[in-house]
Amino acid sequence: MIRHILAFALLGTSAAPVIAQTHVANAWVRGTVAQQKSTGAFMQIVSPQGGRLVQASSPVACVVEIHEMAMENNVMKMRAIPGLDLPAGKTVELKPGGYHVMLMDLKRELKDGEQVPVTLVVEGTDGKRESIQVTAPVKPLAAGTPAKHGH
Ligand SMILES: [Cu+2]
Repeated sequence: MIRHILAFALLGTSAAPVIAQTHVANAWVRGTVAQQKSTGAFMQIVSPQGGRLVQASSPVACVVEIHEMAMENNVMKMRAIPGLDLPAGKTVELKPGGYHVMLMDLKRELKDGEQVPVTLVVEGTDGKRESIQVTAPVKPLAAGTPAKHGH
């Protein structure tokens, strides 16, 4: 949070009026089985001007949160965060065992090879919000590192 405020202070008055879209690469969603109610979406995000991922949504999930992994009593747990800082020009990686977009209260099973639409909302250092449409293919349940959930 402090870093975000600092970045805002430094860039707030000098930001050039250039439209620089946030890029998302290598997005994917971990597949689910019939009764599973939540899964993770993973991707790499680059915000050329810097910003903050503040919101995510998907038609396949009733609730979508931004999660981080954190140590709690020596146990790694997931927890929701209000936003994820995107330092200017740096690749922020959402991956199993780290930050991720949590698709919760799933409306249906997500099968291998399916395409899942995910909308990300990124707030720029100028406070303006942009929506980014991402299409994330579903990869098998076993892809990446399995992680325990803290909810
Ligand atoms: Cu999570």
